[in-house]
Amino acid sequence: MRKLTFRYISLLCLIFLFSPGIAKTAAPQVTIVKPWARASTGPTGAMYMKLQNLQGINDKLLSAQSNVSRKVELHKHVMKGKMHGMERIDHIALKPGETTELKPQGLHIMLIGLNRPLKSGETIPVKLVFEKAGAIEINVPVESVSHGLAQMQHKECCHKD
Ligand SMILES: [Cu+2]
Repeated sequence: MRKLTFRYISLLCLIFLFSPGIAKTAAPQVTIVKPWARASTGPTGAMYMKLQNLQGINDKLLSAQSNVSRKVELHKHVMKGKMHGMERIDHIALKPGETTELKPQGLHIMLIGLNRPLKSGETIPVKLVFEKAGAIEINVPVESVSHGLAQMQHKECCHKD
């Protein structure tokens, strides 16, 4: 019986030894849906996407990294009187089981100081760093400027404040 227990423990040790390999194949805990970046018209760019938190716990998008710009920041849209503006935020909160949308005139990822223009049809590599889910690397397609505007205008057309 003792011998068997010892063998069992040895087996457990083996499993732990190889667990980093198992962890890598685990399903992603945050799913990134329909990411897109706006084709650039100046020195800055913006990225949008939906973040689905599949975990039963709160998570946070802490940062984004890309080699296409000097800086990458998380921003929120703010109204100052009747002026549209934006502010840097230190994270984007992701509630358990919920989808958080980054969209024009909402939360977004800002590419500041583009190293080169972003052209419609290309994809750019981006790494998203989450507090709990860790780092997730994605390729973000660049869409024409009108891609986002069409969505915005559609929204604005159909309700009056
Ligand atoms: Cu911004």
